[in-house]
Amino acid sequence: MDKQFAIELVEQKLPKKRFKHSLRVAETAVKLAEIYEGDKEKAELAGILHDFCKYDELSYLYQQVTKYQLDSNLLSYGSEILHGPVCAVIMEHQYGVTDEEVLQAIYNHTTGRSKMTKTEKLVFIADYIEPKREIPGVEEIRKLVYSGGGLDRTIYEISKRTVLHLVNKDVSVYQSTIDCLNYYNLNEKN
Ligand code: DGI
Ligand code: FE
Ligand code: FE
Repeated sequence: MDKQFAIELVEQKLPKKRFKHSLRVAETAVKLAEIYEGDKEKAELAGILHDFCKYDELSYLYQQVTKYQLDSNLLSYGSEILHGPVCAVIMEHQYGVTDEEVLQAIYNHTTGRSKMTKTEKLVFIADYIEPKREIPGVEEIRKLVYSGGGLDRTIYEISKRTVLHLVNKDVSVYQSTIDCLNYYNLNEKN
């Protein structure tokens, strides 16, 4: 899928604010790809498309989990976790996106996972730090990643903040989110 088609697809479907967020994530992912020698085109395409299913009805999202035989544990979560995996399968099966790295980056953009590809890392981080994000402490994350602190360390810091936030709100944490936290906990490595 080319960039212009992706932009039009997302612009037609999403509210303006979310469309603009998607473009900022794409731009941020490209900027990170320049610093960390990633694939700019893949990061950009995944960034544009990543939230395409963000506002789809929960019943539709659940239907896609069943139809495409995605992890059945997803059925215990809401659209905040489901929109990534469902977007990936829709892009693959309905819009002919074939690039595995782009699809994985879309799939895992919310939770992360262990052993992410570089494109996945770029999109995961870009979604968290795009310029209009106002998450408490986000400025620290921006400083870390833009000053060469490393993708893996940045992912750990993001995961840690996300998990602490979820636990504090008594919200259940999806397995991939935990896997990401543990895998990128560099203190565990020797
Ligand atoms: O779609 P965006 O708003 O751009 O961002 P996102 O796809 O990263 O979604 C963020 C939301 O997902 C945020 O409200 C936290 C939530 N989230 C992330 N990991 C988990 C989670 N929610 C649950 N229940 N469990 C998780 O593991
Ligand atoms: Fe999202
Ligand atoms: Fe997003």
